[in-house]
Amino acid sequence: MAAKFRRKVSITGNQDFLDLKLKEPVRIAAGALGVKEALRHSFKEMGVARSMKALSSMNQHDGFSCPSCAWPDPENPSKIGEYCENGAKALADEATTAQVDATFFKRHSVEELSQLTDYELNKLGRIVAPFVLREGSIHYEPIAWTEAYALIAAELKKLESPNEAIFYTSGRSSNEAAFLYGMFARAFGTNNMPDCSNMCHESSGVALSETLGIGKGSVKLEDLYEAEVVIVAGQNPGTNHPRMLSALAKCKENGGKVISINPLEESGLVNFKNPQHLKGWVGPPQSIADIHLPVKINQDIALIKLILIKLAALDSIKNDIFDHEFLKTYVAGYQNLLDNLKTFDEKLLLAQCGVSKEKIEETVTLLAKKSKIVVCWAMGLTQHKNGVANIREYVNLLLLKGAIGKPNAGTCPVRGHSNVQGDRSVGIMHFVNETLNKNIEQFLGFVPPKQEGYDTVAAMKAMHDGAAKFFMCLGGNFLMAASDTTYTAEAIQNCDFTVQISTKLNRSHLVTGKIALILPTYGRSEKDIKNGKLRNITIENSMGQVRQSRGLLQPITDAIRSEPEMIAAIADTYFEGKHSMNWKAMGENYELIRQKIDQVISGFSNTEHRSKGAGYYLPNNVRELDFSKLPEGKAQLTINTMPEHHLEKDEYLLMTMRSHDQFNTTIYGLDDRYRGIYNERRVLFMNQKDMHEAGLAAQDVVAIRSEYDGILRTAPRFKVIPYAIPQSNLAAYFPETNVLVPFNHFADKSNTPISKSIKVKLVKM
Ligand SMILES: Nc1nc2c(c(=O)[nH]1)N[C@H]1C(S)=C(S)[C@@H](COP(=O)(O)OP(=O)(O)OC[C@H]3O[C@@H](n4cnc5c(=O)[nH]c(N)nc54)[C@H](O)[C@@H]3O)O[C@H]1N2
Ligand SMILES: Nc1nc2c(c(=O)[nH]1)N[C@H]1C(S)=C(S)[C@@H](COP(=O)(O)OP(=O)(O)OC[C@H]3O[C@@H](n4cnc5c(=O)[nH]c(N)nc54)[C@H](O)[C@@H]3O)O[C@H]1N2
Ligand code: SF4
Ligand SMILES: [Mo]
Repeated sequence: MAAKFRRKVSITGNQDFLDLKLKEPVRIAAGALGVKEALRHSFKEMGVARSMKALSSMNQHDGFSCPSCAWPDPENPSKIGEYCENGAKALADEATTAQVDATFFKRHSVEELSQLTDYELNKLGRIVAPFVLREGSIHYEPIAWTEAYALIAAELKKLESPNEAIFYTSGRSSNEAAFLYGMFARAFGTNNMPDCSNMCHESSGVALSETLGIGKGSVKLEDLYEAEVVIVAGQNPGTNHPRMLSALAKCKENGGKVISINPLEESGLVNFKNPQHLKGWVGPPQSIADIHLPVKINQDIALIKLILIKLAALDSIKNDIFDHEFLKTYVAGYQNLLDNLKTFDEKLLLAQCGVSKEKIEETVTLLAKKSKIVVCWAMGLTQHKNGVANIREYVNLLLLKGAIGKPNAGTCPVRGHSNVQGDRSVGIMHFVNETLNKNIEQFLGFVPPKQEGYDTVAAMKAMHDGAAKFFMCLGGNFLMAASDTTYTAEAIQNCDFTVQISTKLNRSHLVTGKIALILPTYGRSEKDIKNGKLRNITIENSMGQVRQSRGLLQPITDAIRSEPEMIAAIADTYFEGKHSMNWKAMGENYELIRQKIDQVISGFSNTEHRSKGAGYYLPNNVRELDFSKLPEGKAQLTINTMPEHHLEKDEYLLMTMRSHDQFNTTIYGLDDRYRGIYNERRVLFMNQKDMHEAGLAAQDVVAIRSEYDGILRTAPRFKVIPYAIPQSNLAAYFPETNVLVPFNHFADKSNTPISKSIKVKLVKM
């Protein structure tokens, strides 16, 4: 047999150091500097006219929804501009005028391109035509749209079972695209639909479903404004959800207090200048966090248990700290939880969480008399082995205080991708939902598969083991986003056929199956015109609100297609026009898709009309205090065990996080000004005492190593930076450190990779 052809592609790109500059971290988030940075990026990528046109329409009622994070827009968007620096960067990044075309691919092979860094790859610009990488070739070449669709259909027909195909989704796609994509996967015959949520808020979904009966948050934006206390745990809003700071500022103006729970004191939570208000330009900065609890990595359970024990002790005096009326009416498990709390030793919990006694007392005193409490969180809670338990422990606090299902109180898992929540709502999921399946049969006229499909971790394994051969991605950068880059690269390269529907080049276009396709699509900011009609899509934000989005920029080229249109065309080609769904018509007219969404997806109704303007909220049982689907018809208090990390003297826990200049695997720039890092990403944040003990000086070069199940993984060449981080904890940027995350270690129940608590050792180079 002939040797297998493998392209010689790099999974890291060039790892040489740049010219690192260190400065004092900028401690005031947003403000005039944020606006200046936003405009600098926009003007450079898009030119002044295109930038001003797009920015003035972003997040306005008749405009397009920011393509970056899922933070909601206020009812009445500010006319000064309802966007933040990182929203503007995301826009500039997708609406850039730089282009990747046929001449480019003729000149550069995938092997050569893979030597570039992720930053350099992204800078190359928008992909302007469909391309194919044929078997045995190292150059992409142009392919006609119809030929590309036919190739996909033919490859799907070659498979022995529909379960040999996997359909991944990243969270930027519209409800319309995601609905068609999910229904096509099912009509084809598989539930193999991993999505970025699996690596993101899956732990939140599982924990909230178990305890409150819905896998989404319960608060609306307005709830934050008059909350008495907002806890921000495991989240860096100054970088990742910047306009959340405006909501926190408003809460503080109304007398509310903010508690930050985070190993790092993130700049956005220290000071803020609101660029949407005049006083944010001329006045002094507003402080945000009243209390900062520098918890050790993955010790939130110890910290919250300690707070609960102290609150319970206060409550035992006059029964006036917990909401006993609420507990009796709506909550199960109170006595069990109280009994369980008594089994813990306060001193041990204190040592474990790493926070000072004084700060904990201050927190307990503040929480004792308050009931309008909101807990916001993101990846700092979800991406651990006990990610689900972390969130359940915070829910315990809310339930005991009766801070659920009332105005100005509740859960706020802050979603990442701008439409990750909508994608899930409209049917992107690997598990089986019986109501959905029934609706599909009734309204779409086919029988969907009943066998659970692969999530992200299972998908990697299936490709690696040869059980899956066809891998299609609606957006994203699976190779760099998933854990264990070396393993994931092998998995993808084992496939016969891989397809990327995308806007810009990333490493997943270079490390591919034997044959690979790139199908380029519009960005959210671009006009989507068909038969002379400007079409709009819909999205769902982090708080369950569905609204329209309509692009206004001239598309980069007419040679690309919208996501719904190409998915519909693929389905139509595969079914040869013979299927119970009229794919072709839906690809042309999104109103038909929305009609089907209304019929098939619970909670959606009259979307065509109701998604206009500020949009509409999907039903949410927690807001109605309806726990009828849970055991005893009640919300559930839970008993959660403590995480165990036995660290040797030379071992540390590493969290992998985002810099201020990136969107997930898309690297916009090389600075992280809120942490004082300029012109380098291969840095490792370390406690000064730990550095001293390990004999390391600032900017020494180390290799980071993790060893799980006898496999040694190495991320070479990182510069050590002294930083205010708890001892035995380390931090570095993702995706450079994903090589260290073992593929077979993930959160219990949610399977989210343990990207925030990787046990590592350092080797001085
Ligand atoms: N500009 C920009 N915006 C983004 C993104 C982006 O990359 N760039 N990504 C989007 C996506 S998909 C997502 S999911 C979100 C991510 O938003 P975040 O979750 O804010 O992102 P991370 O950088 O992963 O930051 C995690 C935070 O958790 C803290 N942390 C780590 N471990 C622990 C722990 O054990 N306990 C506690 N209490 N804290 C901990 C870290 O110090 C850090 O502040 O942002 C979205 N928005
Ligand atoms: N170690 C570590 N790993 C992590 C994380 C972490 O904190 N640490 N975070 C995890 C999280 S929270 C997430 S959500 C995942 C993210 O995983 P993904 O969603 O897979 O990755 P992204 O980097 O967001 O994808 C970026 C690519 O999407 C494409 N794209 C952009 N806009 C569009 C569009 O409108 N349509 C289409 N079709 N394509 C588009 C572009 O080609 C771009 O290169 O990563 C996860 N991985
Ligand atoms: S907060 Fe998020 S959604 Fe809002 S403008 Fe900024 S990046 Fe965009
Ligand atoms: Mo995410």
